[in-house]
Amino acid sequence: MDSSRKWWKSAVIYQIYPRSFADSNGDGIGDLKGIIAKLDYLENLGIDAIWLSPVCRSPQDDNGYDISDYQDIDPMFGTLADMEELIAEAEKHHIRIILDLVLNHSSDEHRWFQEAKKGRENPYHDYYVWRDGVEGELPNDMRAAFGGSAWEWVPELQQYYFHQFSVKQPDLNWENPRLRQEIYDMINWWIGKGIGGFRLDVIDQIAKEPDKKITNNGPRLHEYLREMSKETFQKADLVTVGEAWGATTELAKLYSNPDNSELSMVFQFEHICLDQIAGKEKWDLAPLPFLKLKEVFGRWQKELCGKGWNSLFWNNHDLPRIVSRWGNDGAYRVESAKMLAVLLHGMQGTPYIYQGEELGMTNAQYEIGEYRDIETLNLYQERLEKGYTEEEILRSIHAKGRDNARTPMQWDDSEHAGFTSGTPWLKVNPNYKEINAAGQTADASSVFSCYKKLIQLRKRYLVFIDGAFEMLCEDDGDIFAYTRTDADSELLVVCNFYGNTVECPLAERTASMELLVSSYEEAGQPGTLRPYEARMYHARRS
Ligand code: TEU
Ligand code: CA
Repeated sequence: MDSSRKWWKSAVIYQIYPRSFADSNGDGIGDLKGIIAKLDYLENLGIDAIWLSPVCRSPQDDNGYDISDYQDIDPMFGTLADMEELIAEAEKHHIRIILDLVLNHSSDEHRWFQEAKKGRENPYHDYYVWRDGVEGELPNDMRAAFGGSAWEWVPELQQYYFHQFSVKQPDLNWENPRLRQEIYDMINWWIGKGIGGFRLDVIDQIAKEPDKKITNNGPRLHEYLREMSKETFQKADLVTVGEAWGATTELAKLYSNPDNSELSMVFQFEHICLDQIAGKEKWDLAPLPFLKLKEVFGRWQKELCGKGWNSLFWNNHDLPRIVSRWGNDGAYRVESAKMLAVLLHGMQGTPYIYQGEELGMTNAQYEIGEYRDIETLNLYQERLEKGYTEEEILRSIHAKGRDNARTPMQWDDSEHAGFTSGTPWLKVNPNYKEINAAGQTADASSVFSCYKKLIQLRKRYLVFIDGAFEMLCEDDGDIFAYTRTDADSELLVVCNFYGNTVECPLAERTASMELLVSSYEEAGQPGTLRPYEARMYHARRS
């Protein structure tokens, strides 16, 4: 079925990290009832769907990305009845609920794994990836994303199991058709509950072949995706977005083929990986190569036009906050947060707003004892043992640690930013008194109002959805500019990405266009762009 007019092509999706969004019962952890209480806020912002990070039963080794029951809600977040209420209440606010499906691995406390460990003959043993061996002689030198070997020894079986993430996240064996069918049955069960879509965690890793050291883009990946899509997603009008760190534009044309054979779109990370030393880890910081950033965005826009569909994002629960990362979270926090929003939301694709991004929330610089993320804590120990200084390690954590995105949502300037009446599971960013929703929703000059305006514009002008993309000023070291054009109109976005005032080479071209939105409240000089000044213009084509 042609996906040309699908609802998610004009939608804006909001990601909630439930643990940090809104706590309704004072235990310091966000929950489903807390989200229900904030649906008016989200409808006011104007978003169309909420992507919920996992809320299923989990021992929380990786904050819920280690699921022990795919068809029940973890008590810390509430009950299945609360989830059904959220789906129903969200619908009244014209908002769909998108679930985060973690299908590459389960928790080691899932009943499947508990059964699998009972013996090689157990019917569930082959739901996971096992290798015979001798203790201390690893099947190979593959490493887990959170440190250490990717192989864990089970003495009673004299076998190793494979885990690309934590020891408590054993990889599922997608070669097993019985496992795949159980997954499809579970997905259809959620579709039956009125779920509007799915985000698929590390979906490019499910076709792993550890003996060949293949983790992402395995040989059978698209076979599995087409089978899953046919058995589940195509049964309803859903949006599906796969997390694919290894995606290229060519692979994205497969994942997001307009024939709807696999997924709606993927999260690709080529732009996200630019500010790290090539071939190293995200912790090995490098300045952002701005011309490369423009080349990457331009290529993804051009390559997928008419052949696939882009997701558009700066942030998620794994990434540092963009205003601290590539904007200016000091003197120009508001202007640069708005500039980054205007820059992204004019492009072709589905924009994603991560909780607090619409407020210009920033990274937090904590002491190591104040962090909670398994990735950060393991990194700290691993690099101390390798001889890095604490100062070097904390500099990396402050810049790239995942807890930067997971500090509690800043609702108002009351204690704990109105997130909880208890003790928050993770310290609230101390700047909550200056940066919070209550101080922005009624302020036309706020970051919140800029996001709200951009969402309204996307719904008003079709050129946002299907306008052809052309990059402008490609070689300019400060300006990111482009047009979107369709038969009826033209959009022109021009952004000063940095903190110096520069000449605007497009003044003549924009003179006859209507200014739709800017990162500054006061009108500027057409021929110059102030620090982090972004302008979005529109003109009807005669
Ligand atoms: O992340 C996939 C993944 O590769 C991340 O671990 C990424 O490499 C890292 O966060 C970069 O700092 C997904 C989820 O988004 C993440 O929260 C989970 O920890 C991970 O999978 C395992 O489920
Ligand atoms: Ca709670």
